[in-house]
Amino acid sequence: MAAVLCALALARCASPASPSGPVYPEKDRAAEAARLLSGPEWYRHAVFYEVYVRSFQDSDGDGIGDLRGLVSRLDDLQTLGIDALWLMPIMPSPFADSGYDVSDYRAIDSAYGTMSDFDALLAAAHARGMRVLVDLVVNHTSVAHPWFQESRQSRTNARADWYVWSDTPGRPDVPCGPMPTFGTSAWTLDPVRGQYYFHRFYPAQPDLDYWNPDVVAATLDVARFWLDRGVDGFRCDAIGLLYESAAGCDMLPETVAYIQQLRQVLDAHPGRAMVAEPIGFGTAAPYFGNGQDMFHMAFDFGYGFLWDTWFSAASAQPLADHFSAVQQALPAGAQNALYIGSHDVQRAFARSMGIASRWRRAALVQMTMPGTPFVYYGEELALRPGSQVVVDGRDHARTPMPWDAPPLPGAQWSGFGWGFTTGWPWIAFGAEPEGTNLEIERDDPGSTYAFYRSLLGLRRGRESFGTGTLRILPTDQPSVLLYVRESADETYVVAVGMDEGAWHTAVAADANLPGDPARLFGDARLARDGSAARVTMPPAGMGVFRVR
Ligand SMILES: [Ca+2]
Repeated sequence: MAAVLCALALARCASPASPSGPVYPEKDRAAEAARLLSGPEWYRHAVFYEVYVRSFQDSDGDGIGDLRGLVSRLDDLQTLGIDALWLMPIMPSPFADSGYDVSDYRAIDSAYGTMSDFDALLAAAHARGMRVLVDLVVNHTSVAHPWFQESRQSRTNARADWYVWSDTPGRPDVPCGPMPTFGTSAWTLDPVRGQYYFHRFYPAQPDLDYWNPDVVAATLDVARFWLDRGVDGFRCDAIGLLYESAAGCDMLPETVAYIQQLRQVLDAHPGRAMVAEPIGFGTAAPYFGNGQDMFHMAFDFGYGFLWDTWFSAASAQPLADHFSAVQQALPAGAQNALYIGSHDVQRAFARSMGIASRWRRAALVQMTMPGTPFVYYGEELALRPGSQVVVDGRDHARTPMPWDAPPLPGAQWSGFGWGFTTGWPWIAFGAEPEGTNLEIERDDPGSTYAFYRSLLGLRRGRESFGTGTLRILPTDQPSVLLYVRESADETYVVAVGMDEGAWHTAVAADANLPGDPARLFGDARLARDGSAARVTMPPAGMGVFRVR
C-alpha cells in the first residue's frame, strides 16, 4: 500500500522508490513548485491542459459543456497536476469549424455562458494559482462576423478592403491553396458583392486582409481586450498565415512584424505568455525571432504528429535526432511545447493502436524532454475515439468527458450522461466510457489516470524538467533512448525502451553521471560504472532516475 501511495503522490515521498539506490536530500517540492510557477518563467514549468469547453462539463443540462461546468472541475484538474488551461474558442460562432469561425471577438458564446461567467472562471482559476490562455483566432473570421457582412456589401464600403477579394478565383499575389482537408479551392464567390473571397480554411472562414493597417489595429485591439480582462495569454491559431504575397503565404516578413507587435501588446501586461500553432513539421524556429520578441512557446509538430510512428518502431534514433535538431534550431529563450494529442489529431489511444505502453512512453518523453507539456483533455483517461460526426471527422477526438462510473446494480439509473450532463450530450461519447471515466480510474493504481498523476507529480517542482539542459547519451543499444536533464543543483536521467518485445542492456560509455542513480519512476534499471552507465530495459520499459 505504501508503494502505491508513493507512486500516486510521488512528489511527497520522503525517499526515492529504488531500494538499493542512494537517498538524495529532498526539497519541499510543493514549495519549489510554487516558486517556479510564480516566477517569470512559469510557463516553462507549468503543465498545460487543452480544454474543449463544449465537451468538458455541462452545468445546466442542455448537453453542451460550459464555463460554469469547467469551474466545477478545476479542483479535479488541480488534483491531476494541471497548472494552466488553454481554452479552445469560446467566442460567439456559427460553429462551421467548432468555434474557429468567430463572429464576435468581444463576447462569450451563449452556449458556454456569459462574460461574467468567464470572469468567474478567471477568478476561480487564479485563486488556485492556475493560468488561463484563450484561443486567438485572427487569421480569419466567420462569414457571420459584422466585418465580413459589411465588407461583402460593396467594393466601396468602409470595410471593403478588410478581406481578400478578387474578380476571379485566384490572384497572383495570393499564390496559395486551402489547407489540407479544408476543400479544393481557396476562393468562394460571394453573390452579394459579385466577387470571390479568399479562405485557407472552410468557405465559412474568410481570411482577413492584413495588408490593410486597420485590420492590424483591430486584431491587436482584440488581444488587448482579453488581456485587460485578465487572461494569461493566448494560443494563436494559424498565426503564420496572416499575410500573403507573390513571395508566398507562410510566415512572410510582414507576419513576423505583426507577431512582434502582438508580443509588445502582451508584454505591456506582465506575466503573460503565448504559444503558436506553427505550420508544417519543420522546426518552429521562425516563430521565436530572437527568442525574446515573438512567441514564448510554439507547438512541436514533429513530435506531435510523428510520435506514434516513432514508437511503432524499435529504434530510438528518430527521437534522438528530432530532439537534437530542435535543441540546435531554437534560439536561446525559446520554449518548445510538447503534445501527443490535440483537437486536430486522433486520440492517443487510437494512434497507439490501443497499446498502452506506447502512449505512456510518449507521455513520459513529453513530460521530461525540454518543452512545456500540453495535455489534451481526456488523454489522462485514455479516452477512446468517438464515431459521431457533427462538424467534421476531427469530432472523433472531441467527445464528452465521462466523469462518473456506471450506477451499481439496483441503483437509480441517472441516464447516459456519465456525469458530463444530466441531459442528452451534444455529441455521442467515445467508446467504452464505462471503463474510461474519472471515478473508475481514480481508484485503480494501474489506470492511465494514475500513471498521469504520478508522472505529473514527478515533474512538479523539479526545475531540471522545466528549464534544465538536455544531454542525449549515445549507447551501444539502438532501441534505448537515454538522456540527462540537469539544473543548477539536480541531475536526472531518463531512459525509454523502444523495443516492445525483448529485454535489452544498453551501455553509455561516456555518461559521466555525477552520482549513483536512485530510481524515481518506471521499471528500467540504471547503474553507474565509472564513467559509463548501464541500463537494463524491459520490453517497452521506461525509467526516471535522480543521479545528483
Ligand atoms: Ca450547458
